Amino acid sequence: MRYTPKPEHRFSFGLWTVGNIGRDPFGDPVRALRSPVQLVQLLAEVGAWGVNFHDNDLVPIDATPAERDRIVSDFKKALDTHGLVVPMATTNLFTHPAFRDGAFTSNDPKVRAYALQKTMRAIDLGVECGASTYVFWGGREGTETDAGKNPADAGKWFQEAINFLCEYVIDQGYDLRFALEPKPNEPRGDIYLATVGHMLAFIETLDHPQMIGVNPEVAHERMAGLNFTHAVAQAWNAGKLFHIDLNDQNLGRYDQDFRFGSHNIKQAFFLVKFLEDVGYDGSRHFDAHAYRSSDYADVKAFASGCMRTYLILKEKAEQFRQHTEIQDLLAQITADDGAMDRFKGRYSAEKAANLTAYTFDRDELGRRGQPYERLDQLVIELLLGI
Ligand code: GLT
Ligand code: MN
Ligand code: MN
Repeated sequence: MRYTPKPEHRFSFGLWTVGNIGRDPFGDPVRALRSPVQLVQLLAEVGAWGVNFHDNDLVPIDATPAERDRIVSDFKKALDTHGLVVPMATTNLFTHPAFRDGAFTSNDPKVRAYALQKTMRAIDLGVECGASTYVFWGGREGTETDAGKNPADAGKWFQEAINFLCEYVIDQGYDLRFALEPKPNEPRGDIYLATVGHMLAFIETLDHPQMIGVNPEVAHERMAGLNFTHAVAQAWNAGKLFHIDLNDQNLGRYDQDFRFGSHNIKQAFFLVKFLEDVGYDGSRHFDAHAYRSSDYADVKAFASGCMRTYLILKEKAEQFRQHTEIQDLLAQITADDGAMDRFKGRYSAEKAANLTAYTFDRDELGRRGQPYERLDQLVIELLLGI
């Protein structure tokens, strides 16, 4: 079976993805709530490897300690029965009204302290279930108006929170890495730390940057109008691609969280090709949900579709590597006669002096065209199956 998901593909889904009940700002839920155990079974049926969760996807916010323990034990049994793992966990810091003005960046110090407490408990829960990556998506960390909060103060509160939680993880002796997930807007008018670039810069201001990477999401960079693969590549070069949220999004729309590859096949292809070329070995997490019009049979088709499209695009990436015309064009595009080798690499005073003295034929450099139209058309034909 060519496109059958296997554990080595590291395909994971959040409980909140296949468990999405289709509520939106204009309409009530359309699918009956399924328990975490039922969702683990559904994910096993479609061949997923991992399941991720927010604290409250698994344990309701008002559960007693005894209820919590029973739920966790049932969940772990289901994981064992179906052979699924929990690669990642996270905290819900956005649903409860307490977080209406943010969590780590709320103006209310009680809310900020509560957010820390909730996250420490959620970290314990995640680690108990086997998670090795912990995601922070600051969905409510933002504003509609800047009249009531200084964004520099908010940035400091955010730093303090992540520093505090790093120390907590170290203190507990947990083997856990943090992955910060940016988004430009929705549900807030503007969310702080809007893109992967913002997050990468923010991480370097923290006390334990080595513990912290990013969790880029296709839809979120696209909402910001950016090239997702470029963002992922920058994170990769920085050694910060700790996790990835795969889905799809049409530019200029609400936060759609569509099935992976369902909207922009070409961008999905370059992303898969990048991940496979560099040998990214983390989770391929589908942070998406089925259309509101779907029933649970269609939710399964949605989940299978995410994985199948990934595997098809992975095969296309291999075809790209084997494609004679494409490779000939690439060889032509990247041709290097070695004449510049003496100027490459690290600075030295001698190199700088030689380069300063060298005479370039600027007009000759400007005459060189690149056959990107031909190359891109070959990619389009590859993707169209010609
Ligand atoms: C929420 C959001 C996602 C985040 C999840 C983790 S929750 O569904 O839209 O992008 O990854 O908190
Ligand atoms: Mn996400
Ligand atoms: Mn999203």
